[in-house]
Amino acid sequence: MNRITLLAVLCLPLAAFAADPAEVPLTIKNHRFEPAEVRIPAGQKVKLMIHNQDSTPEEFESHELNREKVIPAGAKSAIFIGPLQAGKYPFFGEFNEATARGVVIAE
Ligand SMILES: [Cu+2]
Repeated sequence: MNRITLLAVLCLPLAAFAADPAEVPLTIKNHRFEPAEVRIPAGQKVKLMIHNQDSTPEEFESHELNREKVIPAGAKSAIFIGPLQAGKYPFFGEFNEATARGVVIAE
């Protein structure tokens, strides 16, 4: 195995991961997020796949994650987050702020 080939082999898993971040499911149901605590690995990009099972739209919003996205009733929508430093990143549903609350915990 020559040096270039070795380098290609070593880099392959990293490249595959970068192109395909881990998918983490998050459900909106009865104007609440399930789970309310989303644990993800620190330092890695993650695809939050949000499924709104309610009959009304919801807006996923997080100042700490700098994300804001409306998810129509019954729809699925992806939000990419990270790589994050270890810590807690609260989020909420702006259309049902009293009940729809959660936190991403990077660890
Ligand atoms: Cu908003």
